[in-house]
Amino acid sequence: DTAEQALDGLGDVERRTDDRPLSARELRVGLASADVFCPTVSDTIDALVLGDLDLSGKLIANFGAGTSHIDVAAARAAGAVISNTPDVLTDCTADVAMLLILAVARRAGEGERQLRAGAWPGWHPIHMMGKQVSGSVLGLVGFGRIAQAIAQRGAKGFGMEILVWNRSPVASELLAACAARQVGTLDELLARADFVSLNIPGGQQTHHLIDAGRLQKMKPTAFLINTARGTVVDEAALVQALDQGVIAGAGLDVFEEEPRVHAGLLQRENVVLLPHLGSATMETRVAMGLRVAENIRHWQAGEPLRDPVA
Ligand code: 8YV
Repeated sequence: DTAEQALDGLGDVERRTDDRPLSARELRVGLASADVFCPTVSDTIDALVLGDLDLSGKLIANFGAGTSHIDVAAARAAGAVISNTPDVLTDCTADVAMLLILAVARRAGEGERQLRAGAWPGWHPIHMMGKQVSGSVLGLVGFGRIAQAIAQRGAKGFGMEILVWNRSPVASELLAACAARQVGTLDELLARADFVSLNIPGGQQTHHLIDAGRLQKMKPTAFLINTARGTVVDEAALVQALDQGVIAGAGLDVFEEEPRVHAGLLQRENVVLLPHLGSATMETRVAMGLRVAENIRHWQAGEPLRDPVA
């Protein structure tokens, strides 16, 4: 309610009436008619949608941190300014990364499915044995806010050794605060980690960063964890790697073409699949809504945006 009230106080608000993503046409109409448009990750605002729209002076206030569903350059060229909602979903998303690590390593989904199916044979010394998370090596691809929060959880909560690969050097104080060590190459991280956790934005630059070749670099006992964007992983190559035992399993909260999920993943026991719920707690979604409202207030007052997307 607090987020709804905050929005109501800002002007005439037209709300969506259902959960489905907006069509290209609906997006165009929304962008053309409103001063402020608030898309979600499901709303693809690409050059085709933007076309020749004039968005001068308008605000696209994204409900979420990641903006790879928006062609930011094209939207800015059309005259819009863009904001997002970082920070407020950091802890929530890091929690889900840990959830995926634990669930896939300790075979939680598989075990629960067996039990619910009435197929639990009873306790046995080697029944449903998994991989020990405590004391293992956690490799973080990218070291933004969410990765740092995962590092804290892994190091402090589970005594994990934390390795980081990042495109640019990370300040030594920041690494020390997270008990993390930066490695020189992505391949080095892939070769050493028991869990490879992806924490980089989507978009062209990171498209299929984790492809068949990179999966081959991982240990056959290692798990891939993705709470970032589905496009970072070549999903077909991942399925093939799982089929061939190239890696031990995967925990995924995001997919290449949401809400479609590769059929080869759905069949497998050694993957944990979540429906993009990294930030899905009431506390976090309210905080995201309030952050959208804050950005709108700044824009209305002619002040610099709270969270500008450049
Ligand atoms: C959001 C996310 O739920 O913020 C992000 O980047 O991926 C999710 O946590 C989503 O973006 C909502 O639009």
